[in-house]
Amino acid sequence: MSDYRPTPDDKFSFGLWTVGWQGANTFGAAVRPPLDPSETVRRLGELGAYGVTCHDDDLIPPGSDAAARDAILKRFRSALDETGLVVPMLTTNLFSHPIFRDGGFTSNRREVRRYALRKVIRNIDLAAELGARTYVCWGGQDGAESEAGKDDRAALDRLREAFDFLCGYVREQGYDLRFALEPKPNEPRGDVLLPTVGHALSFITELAHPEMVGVNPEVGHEQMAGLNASHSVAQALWHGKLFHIDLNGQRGVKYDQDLRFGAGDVKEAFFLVDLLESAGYDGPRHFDFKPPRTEDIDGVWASAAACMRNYLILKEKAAAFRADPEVADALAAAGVAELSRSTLGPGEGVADLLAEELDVEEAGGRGYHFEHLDQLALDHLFGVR
Ligand code: GLT
Ligand code: MN
Ligand code: MN
Repeated sequence: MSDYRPTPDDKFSFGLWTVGWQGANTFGAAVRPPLDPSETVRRLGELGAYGVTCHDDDLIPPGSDAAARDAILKRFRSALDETGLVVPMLTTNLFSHPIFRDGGFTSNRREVRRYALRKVIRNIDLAAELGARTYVCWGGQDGAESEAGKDDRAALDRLREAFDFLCGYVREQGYDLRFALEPKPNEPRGDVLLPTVGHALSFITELAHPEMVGVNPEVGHEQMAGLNASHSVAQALWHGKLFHIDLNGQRGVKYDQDLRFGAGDVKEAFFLVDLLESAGYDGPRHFDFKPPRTEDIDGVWASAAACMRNYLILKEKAAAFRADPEVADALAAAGVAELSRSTLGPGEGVADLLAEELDVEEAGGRGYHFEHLDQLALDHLFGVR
């Protein structure tokens, strides 16, 4: 058993907006003071993180002049140099300012859409400067509360236009940068455009440069839609589209809780870690959580450390599950590997299939033994094996 101490090799990263969340919600005011980005970098470095990410506005307050911007970037860079932390991903805030009350790329107002594109273009330059390889796009205000006010098909046209334009810009500049779309079913809008990973994957196929665009699934967002997050991530992997991931916790279909990773549906978290590790996902394990309002600053860092600790605990448990000989027998009994065998043999055709007979009564009477296998996973998770 290890002491679950993270190192940069674990590739854990955090958004400035996560530990920096001041706790203002719909009913309550902020409970914590702002965090200085450079201090955050140092603190994350001490905790064993490898990367830090941010929105344009998290780092450079809107309205800063060129001199203020340069000074902020200089301090941020020296904190990165001191700690060795990297910036694997950048993103744009297209949701806080009132101008985005009807979204950014899909606002009904053309001048807002053009402003949103300008804001992203400027921050893409910063992403390239800081060495980020992934650009996340979360369009939380791109959606609707009413049906009459939004032409969904036109909104999808504008969204496609935006990504075709942005991909064109990245290509022209020769940046080594890919986009990752982050789905969410609702909140802050009543209904958000591209509500799930499946919607985003299907949208990407309509783009001019689909190879430059993937997804950034957030565990809790899939669960808010009542979906199993590890199944959504598996499909993203299957399409070669898991460009980034937001790890956190959520308990059921309700408001976006952004709990620390592991504090929501533990079993789903276990199988998600098992999937990421066994599939060879080599991108950042990015935590997008909100330390609850009950916490002071000590609680914030405790919560951040726990995200990484929980990932490492689950990683160890998943490895023990996979190495357990009784699990190997149970996997064989459940026929799990048999699903990887193609249904038709080499050269087989319709005639071969039609010539075959099956005793359907006998085959239909046989069980699959999934419960025993699944219980072995729970036994590992509960720590009794
Ligand atoms: C916002 C949202 C997150 C997104 C961030 C990226 S912003 O906090 O709730 O899920 O990942 O824009
Ligand atoms: Mn969320
Ligand atoms: Mn997120």
